[in-house]
Amino acid sequence: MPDVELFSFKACPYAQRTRMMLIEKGIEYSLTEVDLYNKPDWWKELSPHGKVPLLRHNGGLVYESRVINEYLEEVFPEPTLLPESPMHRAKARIWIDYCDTYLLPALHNLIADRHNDEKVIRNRKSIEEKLLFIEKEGLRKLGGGPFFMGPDITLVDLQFMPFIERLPCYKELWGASIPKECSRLRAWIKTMQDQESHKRTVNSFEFHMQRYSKYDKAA
Ligand SMILES: N[C@@H](CCC(=O)N[C@@H](CS)C(=O)NCC(=O)O)C(=O)O
Repeated sequence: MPDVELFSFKACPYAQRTRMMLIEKGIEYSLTEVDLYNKPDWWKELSPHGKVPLLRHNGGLVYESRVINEYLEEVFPEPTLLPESPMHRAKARIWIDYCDTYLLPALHNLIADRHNDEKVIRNRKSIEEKLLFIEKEGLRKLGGGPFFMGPDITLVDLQFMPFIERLPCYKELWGASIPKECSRLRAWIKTMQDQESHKRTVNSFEFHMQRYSKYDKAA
C-alpha cells in the first residue's frame, strides 16, 4: 500500500486540485472516497473539519487543498510545479491566493444570492470582473502561456482549473459568462482540458448540472 493516501469526494473541486497534483507528480497513492452526505464515524474521527481533501502521509495528516499541494511540492520536488525564481514563486502564490480570496467568493455569492435578482446581476458582474482581472493582470503579463505562469504547468493551474471547469454551469443557470476580451483565458482553458491530469479527474457538464440542479434558476 502506498504511503500517500488521499481522502476525496468525486464532485469536490478542492479534492480535484490534489488529485490533479498527484497525477502531475506521478505519485503513487491510494484513494478513499468519502460519502460526505453520510459521513462515516471513522471519517468524523479522522478529519479535523470533516472536509476533503485530506492527505495522510507517513501517518501525518495534511488538509486544505492549497496546503496539501504545497506539501506535496516540497516532499516530491520532481517534476517541480513552482517556478524557479523567488519572484516568480511569489507571483504564483499571489495568483493561488487570488483564486481563493477573490474568484471563489464571487462564485459562491452568485449561488447564495440566487433568489435576489439585483444581487444576481451584481454577482454576475463581479465574476466577470474577476475573470477580466485574471486575463489582464495575469495571463497577459505573465509568461505568455500556454500555462498560467508560462511554458510549464504549476500549482496555479491546478488551483483554478476545477472551478473554471464548472463555469459553463454558472452560465447556463445564472448567465455568468467569460467576457469576450478573455482570449488568453479561453486558450488556457483549452490547454488545461488537454492535460492528462484534468482528463482523468474531470466531471461532465451533465454531472455538474445535476448537482447544481438543487439550485433553482435565479432569473
Ligand atoms: N478550503 C478547503 C475547502 C474544502 C471543502 O470545502 N470541501 C468540501 C467538499 S467540496 C467538504 O468537504 N465539505 C464537507 C463539509 O463541509 O462537511 C480546501 O481548500 O481544501
